[in-house]
Amino acid sequence: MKEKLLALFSERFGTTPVFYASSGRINLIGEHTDYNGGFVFPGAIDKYIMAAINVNGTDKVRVYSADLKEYSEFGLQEDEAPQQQWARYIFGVCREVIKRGFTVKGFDTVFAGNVPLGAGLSSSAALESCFAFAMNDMFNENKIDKFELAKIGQSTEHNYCGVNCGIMDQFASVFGKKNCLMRLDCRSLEYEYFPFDPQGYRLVLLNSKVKHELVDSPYNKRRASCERVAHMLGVETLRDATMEMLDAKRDEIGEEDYKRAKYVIGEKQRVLDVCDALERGDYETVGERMYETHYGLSRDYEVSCEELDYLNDIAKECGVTGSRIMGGGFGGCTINLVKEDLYDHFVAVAREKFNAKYGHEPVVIDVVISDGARRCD
Ligand code: GAF
Repeated sequence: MKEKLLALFSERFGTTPVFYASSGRINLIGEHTDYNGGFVFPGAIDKYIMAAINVNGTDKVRVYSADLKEYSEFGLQEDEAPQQQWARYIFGVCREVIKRGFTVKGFDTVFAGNVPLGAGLSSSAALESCFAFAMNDMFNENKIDKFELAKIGQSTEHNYCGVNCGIMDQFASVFGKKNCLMRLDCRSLEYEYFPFDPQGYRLVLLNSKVKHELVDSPYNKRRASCERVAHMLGVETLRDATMEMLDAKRDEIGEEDYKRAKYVIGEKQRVLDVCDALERGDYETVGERMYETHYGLSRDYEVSCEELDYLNDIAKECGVTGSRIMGGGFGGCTINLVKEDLYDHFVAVAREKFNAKYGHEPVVIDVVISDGARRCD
């Protein structure tokens, strides 16, 4: 990818760039918990966005998307936002850096990526983190700390892209470390690296190819439900709520909001169970919790879809250890924890059955846990 970007950059801008990259992510468990102050358990993956960048001595950003084959040019003032949605991610990052009192000057860039779009692998967080990391390195002597870089990406989503997301995706993209998952407490922002090398098991994603776009999805509505319930229970976030507290107010809380909160409260414990189980090498318990999460996301949180439920059923029928919808939902992938010796059978059955029902195969994505944001010298 570096060679391709270098060639495109030289041709278009004629100077010598520096390269930066940041990764997409998976999440083993802990879904829709980040904006509820709960725990998440993500890791960065070997799919990333890479950008070739150089200062251009103007007050403009000139950017070419190698994948979309589209060009955009914009200034760095608030009223100079570009029209194209993809360029708004970069504009947003620049603005959020500037708003925090740091520097961004005009630059030229060409970028590309291999994070599948709309698959729930956080291609947008990878793009934001790549540019946040680059702006820090190029213009700010790396004075912005890593959490602030993640928050710059998150604020970009909130303020320039219309998604009220939590911190998980940007955290994973910035903090990702090879062969490690990370447990993040989204209330205190304390985190811990967990070496992840499940002997005898593999992680595989099955992309349903059902389009996942959080901007147009009811993602923000889910978050609003949770905040409403937290308010009614007198707690800051659902992290501080228990099932007893929820049940005590069941009559006042509408049925829909009750189900949303029930899922979130259950998920909090499931993440902790999975961490304990991993420390014991108990992958059966990890897998059970993954199925429970899928059930909750499908029935109570209602962010699954027919195709993802079907992939989950196939996994269960094949005896796969754990399987669930991953990421924000409304389409995208299932994440599957599968024994090595079952892998080929499972993938073949999933391909065949899904194709017979929906007319196309799911895309199989093998996952390698990798480093996050970086300069690529
Ligand atoms: C999306 C959001 F961006 C994350 O913050 C998180 O809420 C996730 O959905 C669900 O766990 O990826």
